Amino acid sequence: METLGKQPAKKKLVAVVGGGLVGALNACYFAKRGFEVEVFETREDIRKAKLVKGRSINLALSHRGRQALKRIGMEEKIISQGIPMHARMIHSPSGKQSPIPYGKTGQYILSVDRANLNKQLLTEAGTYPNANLNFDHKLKDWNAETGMMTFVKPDGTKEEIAVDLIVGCDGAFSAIRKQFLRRSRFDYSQTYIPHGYMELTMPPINGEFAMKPNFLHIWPRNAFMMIALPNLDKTFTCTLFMPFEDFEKVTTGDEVIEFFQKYFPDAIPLIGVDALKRDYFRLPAQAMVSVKCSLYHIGDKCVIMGDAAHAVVPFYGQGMNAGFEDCIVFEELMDQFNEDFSAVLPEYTRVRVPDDHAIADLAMYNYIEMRAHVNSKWFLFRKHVDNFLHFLMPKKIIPLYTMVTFTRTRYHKAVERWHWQNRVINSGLLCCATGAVFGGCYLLMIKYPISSNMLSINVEKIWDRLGALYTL
Ligand code: FAD
Ligand code: EGU
Repeated sequence: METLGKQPAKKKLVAVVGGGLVGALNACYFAKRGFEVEVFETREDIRKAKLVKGRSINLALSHRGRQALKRIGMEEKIISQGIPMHARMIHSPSGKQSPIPYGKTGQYILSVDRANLNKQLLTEAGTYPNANLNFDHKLKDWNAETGMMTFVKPDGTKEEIAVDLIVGCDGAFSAIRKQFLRRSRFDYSQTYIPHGYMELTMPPINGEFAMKPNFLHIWPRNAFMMIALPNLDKTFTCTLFMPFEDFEKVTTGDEVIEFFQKYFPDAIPLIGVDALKRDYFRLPAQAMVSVKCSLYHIGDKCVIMGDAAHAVVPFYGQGMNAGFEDCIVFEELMDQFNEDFSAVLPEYTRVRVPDDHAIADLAMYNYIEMRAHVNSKWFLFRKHVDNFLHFLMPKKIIPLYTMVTFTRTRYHKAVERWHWQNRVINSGLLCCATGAVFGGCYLLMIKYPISSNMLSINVEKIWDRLGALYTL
């Protein structure tokens, strides 16, 4: 019997490894295209779990992440459950609070609950009849040639499955990526930063937010920094960043209060003395790692996305946003290359690596910068200068965080443009400075006239020097 050409070729089987933020979103993307999708997640179903432990409670969702949600029709739903943050609120050591807007009205980021976002995305993936969620499935081993994968379940039993495409979304310590490491011409670097982070909850006061809700609250103190994002239940999640060695120096409840008294005094009554003494010791400080690698694919069989491909330190609020944008980029290539994995995968690596590396570098750069010399005064000053220059030359000078947070400018293009802008600003400053010097000389010459041949000796040289400076 000849059925060829009559019925459409059966859609390929795609395994998404990891049911975290990026995995759950990716499951929707592949299911929407009609693939048979199997999601495998180590953890139990977080929608049924009583206690969800894991990283950070809330996250800043910005333009890139929103665009990715929009493509599966989830943007409205998620933003309706997020809290807009229109500005930062800078807390100085004296307790003074100064707002700095993110941009024009309508330019804001959202504080979203990680667990809720993850649950909603899993539920959305589950609505596709061609997508199937497998919890309590931990990937143990897989084969890049055959697509054969082995999972272990909590009772120790194993399960095997062979698929057409493996999409590794299994986070910063990716089991999928381990296989990449064994291959030739695979670049990999991983860096743990000296800082750890700890999350503390600031409860509501008289049923209301303890601080203004529509802000990203920041306490910049060089090596120590605290950030607070609002939650729907009117609590704030405060994230304290500091070097592990400093975390370890604080060993008693009284020392916690003493430490906060010194650096974050205004937060003590808001978190509460007893809660602070207790919560500081509840969990040890968590580590932060930056991972960069290249290639993102093996043949036409496997591709990695999200933290599995690029874990970034959280100092730009872009980790999830970049991972979500990965899904958009892949989706666009699937359209362009007619879902031909052997063309899409290498192109995905080619296009995406420079951008993911750029955001990893930017986040690390900002970490180093903040740690080195950013206190509340410097933070305010820098942001005001950025905003002022943008105000003077709105088309020419766009702050870096604006390009990163509120546009889909490719990350590596944003960095290029930022370097270019800095050159423009520097030469502007040089212009003002030389203008001032020449003005001063001119005034002096009026006051103390000298013959022109006394000057002519060096004029040529001076012009030469200035020319050289301008081309810097
Ligand atoms: P994950 O969320 O780590 O999910 C990976 C999933 O894979 C997990 O569910 C895990 O159980 C599963 N898994 C792992 N191994 C296996 C295996 N062998 N088999 C099967 N399943 C497996 N990003 C932002 O955009 N904005 C922010 O404001 C922000 N703030 C942050 C603050 C902090 C303190 C930190 C640490 C990160 C922050 N991030 C932020 C980054 C963000 O958390 C990550 O980029 C994002 O969670 C990455 O999603 P993912 O799905 O790739 O990985
Ligand atoms: C860190 C931890 C302020 C959530 C970077 C800004 C962050 C977030 C900033 C965390 C900062 C730092 C930017 C956003 C955002 C700022 C940004 C950082 C959310 C340059 C839950 N960062 N974060 N930059 O501009 O572009 O407000 O844990 F303190 S949102 Cl470190 Cl925009």
